[in-house]
Amino acid sequence: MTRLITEWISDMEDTACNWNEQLKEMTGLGYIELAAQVSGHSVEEILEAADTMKVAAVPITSGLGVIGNFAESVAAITRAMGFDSFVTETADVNGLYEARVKDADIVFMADDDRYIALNLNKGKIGDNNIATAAGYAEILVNMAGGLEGSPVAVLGYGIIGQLLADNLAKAGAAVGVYDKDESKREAVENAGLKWLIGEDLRDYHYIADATNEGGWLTLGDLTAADDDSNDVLIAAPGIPLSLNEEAAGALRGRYVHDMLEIGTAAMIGFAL
Ligand code: 2YJ
Repeated sequence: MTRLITEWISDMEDTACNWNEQLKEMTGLGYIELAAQVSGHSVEEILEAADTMKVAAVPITSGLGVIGNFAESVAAITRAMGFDSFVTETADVNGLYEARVKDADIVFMADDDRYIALNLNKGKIGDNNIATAAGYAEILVNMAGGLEGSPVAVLGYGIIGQLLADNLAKAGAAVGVYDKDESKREAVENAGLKWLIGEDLRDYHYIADATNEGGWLTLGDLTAADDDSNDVLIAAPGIPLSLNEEAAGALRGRYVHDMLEIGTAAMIGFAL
């Protein structure tokens, strides 16, 4: 699980609204639609919640401590969805108390192991791993116009990769898993999924990338030389982005990757 660093999210307060628009253009799903899709709520229900509910982001100091701009970014994303959002002045348990006293309905907080949205009214919870996998799976389904019967390669079989594989299989995709850790093979095959090491990734035009090493995936890994890469679609929650610079340039508009936004928006859906 990658720990975010301030540098990666330093401008999210300025970019959260624009990314919402770009996502809509690329995938048909903005933050609100994503929250609805992953949770079974209607868009109207999410909009109604955004109109009436208050969100607090509580900085958490335990473990490796506060990440500069993390809570502010979470507040910015939920604000871009229409929620009345604020960052508490105090941290940890004191921050949770402050959130409640200031009438927050949903509280976002993260330590080194878990990032959650807790609905204080209903006791419902949105977990970032579950929400991120569900959100990116929806994005791939939407970009592809459905995945029923389509081969999809999931890269990386860690926590998010497993959840992604599960979500994509449920969407009807024929899921294969690519993980350089051979010890994962048994679990992959036990889950009824194909083990892709030794296979040609270029046979897979739909990719869900949940690896956490940057820049290792080249255009040549994904497309044949005579192919114009126009049928490759990638949902990439893995941080940092696996595509190298050339591949990212060539595939612009055909891959979706962000640091926090999609997972956070989807968490709202689960917490309602
Ligand atoms: O409040 C803060 O600023 C920090 N305590 C935030 C810590 C954020 N946590 C992480 O990035 C961990 N890798 C856990 C993320 C789990 C989501 N997959």
